[in-house]
Amino acid sequence: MATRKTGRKFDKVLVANRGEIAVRIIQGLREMGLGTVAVYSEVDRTALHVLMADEAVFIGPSPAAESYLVGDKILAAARETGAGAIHPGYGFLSENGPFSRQVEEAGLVFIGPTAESMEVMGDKLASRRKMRSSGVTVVPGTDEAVTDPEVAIGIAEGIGYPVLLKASAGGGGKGMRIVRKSGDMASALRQTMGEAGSAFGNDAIFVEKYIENPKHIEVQVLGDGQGNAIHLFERECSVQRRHQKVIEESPSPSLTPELREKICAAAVQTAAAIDYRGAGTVEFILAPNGEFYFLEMNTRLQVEHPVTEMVTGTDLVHAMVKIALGEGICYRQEDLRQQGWALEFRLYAEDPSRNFAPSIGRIESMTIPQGPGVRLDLGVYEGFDVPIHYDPMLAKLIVWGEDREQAIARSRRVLGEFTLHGPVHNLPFHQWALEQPAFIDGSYTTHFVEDEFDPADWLPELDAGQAEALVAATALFEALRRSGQATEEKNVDCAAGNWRRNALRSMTGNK
Ligand code: MV4
Repeated sequence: MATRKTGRKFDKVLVANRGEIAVRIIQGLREMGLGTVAVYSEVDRTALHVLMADEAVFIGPSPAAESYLVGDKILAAARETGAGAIHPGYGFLSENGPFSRQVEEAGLVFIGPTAESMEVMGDKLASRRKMRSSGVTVVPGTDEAVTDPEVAIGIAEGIGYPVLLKASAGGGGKGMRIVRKSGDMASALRQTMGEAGSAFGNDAIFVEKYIENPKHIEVQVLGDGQGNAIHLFERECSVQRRHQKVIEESPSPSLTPELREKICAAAVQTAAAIDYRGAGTVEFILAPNGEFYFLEMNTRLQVEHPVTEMVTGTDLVHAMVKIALGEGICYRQEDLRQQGWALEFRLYAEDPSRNFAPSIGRIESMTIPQGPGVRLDLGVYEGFDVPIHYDPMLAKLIVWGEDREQAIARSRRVLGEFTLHGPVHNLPFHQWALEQPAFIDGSYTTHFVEDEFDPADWLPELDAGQAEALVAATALFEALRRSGQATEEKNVDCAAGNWRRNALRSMTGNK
């Protein structure tokens, strides 16, 4: 497809990513009349993002370190296709300062923040100092690296135990250790420094007050790179497992209007303080006493951006591209509000009954839920083989309702209509979560999954033979029901959509 020349700074964009986010970005670019270039590795030859883009360039072997993470290959692909800009998506090269510099030095546009913004936010000590000097509240603790256990003990006694040792180069939960008493400090400090040194090549550690049972609240921001910034309200991401988010929502059920105003203002202050350019997310933890603290800033478009788009009626990919084109921020703060409620469920190819072990294989069949308030950001299609090389996320299901109660009721309906056969996945986990009192009343914290989820309660996945027998039995029951010979819905409730679990229960007499 020929790209129209429009006199814009760029007419064609290379998307340096794969999966559902590459698809989402390609859709946004196409709506703006921009040409799209995909890149792909060996196993991704027939991936959905490749099929959807105008052009696609092969960039090497399946391991990301030999393809999606190689800046030189991405730049060569951009040159070869005449793309004038690169959108990095999330993960891979999205928060790599040297790469964004390399893109700009090659005369291309990086659709994202400057290398300086990535570097200050990638270094937790630097970002703490920057935030403190800009008047944003950080967790009580130190702004300098600590190496001497006696110094660390002195700090801990000042702020009170428990404390958290954090690696300055860490993030996303890596390189952290809780210390509850002075006797544990020396070995904890030594171990955390050792791990940080080998994992990040930087052993700088700092001390923070450990906030127990917090909620994870993050605020979406847009900046123009000239010190102007707006927010698009918050997302609550407390349903997570080992720092991997599973369900997100907006608004947060735990913010009052006053608290929301304060936390969103702090996020805007954060973005403005570093002349942030593009879409970013400012993360806070909310303590049970209602105090909130800056944790870190994610300098990229995030996985969960659709919940914000659903409640604010915006398009964050369009907004990012317009900023990169030099058109500034396309929304006015005073026009933005949160309308209704959105929930996002991340569909992972992983087995909840086996401690969420990743699962691979062909997508054999899939029924896609539809109807009012439903958005599905898909990275796969029927017949696609889910590779082992990358993140096991297959899709994101985002459900909108007029209020939280309707969003939850609709989510139950939508999850019941969604079937996917092939790799083992976590759709049943989401159905479980929607029945938990702590989720329903919104009181859940970051400890929700570890406290409430017990894999022993989980129905095991069927092997192929059992699954076949079950399909045959289900078809038989359905035929009997339709012919009027079996009217007892409790036998096999196909109509409810949740046929496998219900049929299994009726066959085994379970629950
Ligand atoms: C904390 C904390 C409690 N107190 N800092 C986890 C990932 C990284 N973004 C920071 N994290 C935390 N920092 C203090 N001082 C608890 C966490 C935390 C967490 C934060 C957000 C979402 C999920 C979490 C799960 C466990 C711990």
